[in-house]
Amino acid sequence: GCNFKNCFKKNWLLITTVVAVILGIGLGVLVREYARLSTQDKFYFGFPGEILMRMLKLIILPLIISSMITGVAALDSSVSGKIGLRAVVYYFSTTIIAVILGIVLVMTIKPGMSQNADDIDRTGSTPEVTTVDALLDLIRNMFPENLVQACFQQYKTKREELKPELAVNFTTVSPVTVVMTTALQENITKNYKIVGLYSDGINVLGLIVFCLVFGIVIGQMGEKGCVLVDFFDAINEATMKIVQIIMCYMPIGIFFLIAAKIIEVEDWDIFRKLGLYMVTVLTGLAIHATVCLPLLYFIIVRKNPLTFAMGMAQALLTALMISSSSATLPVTFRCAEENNQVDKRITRFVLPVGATINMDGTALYEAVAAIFIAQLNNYALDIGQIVTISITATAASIGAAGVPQAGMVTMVIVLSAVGLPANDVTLIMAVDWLLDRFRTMINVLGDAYGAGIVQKLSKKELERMDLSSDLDVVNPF
Ligand code: DAS
Repeated sequence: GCNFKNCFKKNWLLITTVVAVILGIGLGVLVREYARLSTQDKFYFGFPGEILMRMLKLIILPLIISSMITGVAALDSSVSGKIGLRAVVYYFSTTIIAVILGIVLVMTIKPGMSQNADDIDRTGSTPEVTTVDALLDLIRNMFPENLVQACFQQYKTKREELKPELAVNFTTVSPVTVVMTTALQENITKNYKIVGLYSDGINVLGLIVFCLVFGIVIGQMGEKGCVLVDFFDAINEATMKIVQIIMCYMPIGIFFLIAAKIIEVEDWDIFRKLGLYMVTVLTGLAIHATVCLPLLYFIIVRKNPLTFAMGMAQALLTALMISSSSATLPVTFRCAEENNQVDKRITRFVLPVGATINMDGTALYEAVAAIFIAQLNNYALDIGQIVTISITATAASIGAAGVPQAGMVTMVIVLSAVGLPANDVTLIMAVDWLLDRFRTMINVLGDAYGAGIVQKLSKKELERMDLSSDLDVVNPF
């Protein structure tokens, strides 16, 4: 049975993290009320959280590279093709479901109708960006011209004068980014002195494409390839051990992270103004997470979706706290493999891809936000435009990197596709940090269910592979 002591032993990290979140929020509220912290103090206060973020980000690179390469190399190419196809079909259909759900909700609740765009601050001129530019941008990212460069900051301007906590992360350099930079910059400079914006991301998409090809190739190279597979396998194992260590620090980091965030937020009034809009987004995310995804999981896998979701709890909480699918990836791996027993051959292959391109929460959010902005502007959308929004919101969610607030950046694609002013994203920017957390959580949940579903669908291939490798052991020649 599960007495208290056993239960704690098994779930100590989760329990400690939950306690850390609650205490962190409490501390944040207290400090807001009773202490007047200078900007400098606030900065120091967030320091332990910053260290957690740095550690998680640090581990992304070796984790993605080693898991993708070994994951793909472990499967023969016809199997990896089938698994990949299933994953993509799952990603696509769940994203579309999320978008439709969002559209239905925002058209029913009409959060933008009772309000006028002029009630909310908006600045900046309207930058031009075309959907074609955005798509080219996405594809361009898939083919990094320099592998080393794909691993670190790609865009950088006068960073010295930038307050890092106010920066928006960019992972692309091309038209969309530049346009977005202008839009955001004008808004941000209103309040803070910022000279440039920078990208602090890894080009995960580019790395994934490369590792995919590399993994397939070395998987087919026979003995020579085995050396490399073993090498990356060892890296993967070591990386996961390090993840385990980082996770022990997690409660402390999260405690300070959330407390510092609560202290930092200045404009709480905007939450009232944008209340209905936020309710719409959050309702959509909640329905997607508690009805759509679990139902799909149940229909296909025939197991209790709640148990599965509970197994992912640590990852979901992490996503909620750090609003980055990529940085949550190490935890997602551990939860999926350890708690939910998803096959490593599936997780290694499917989870990094999912964290990068499968973003149900982001897609839902982008559709809701775009239509909300249309409503604010009294801009009537016809059926064609609504279809355009669903397609571009899907594309924009695929294009968004798994870093904080990337979804808001790729919103430009959706807005400009239907002729709305792209700089209107600044209308919803003030509450984006909060919505970002929730949509990231749903993004991670979608990836996890995806791994479970793809495993079930690929049961036959996996079993056949087990069988043939068993035969290898009996008769190595
Ligand atoms: N925060 C993102 C993620 O990591 C995406 C987004 O901004 O919507 O999933």
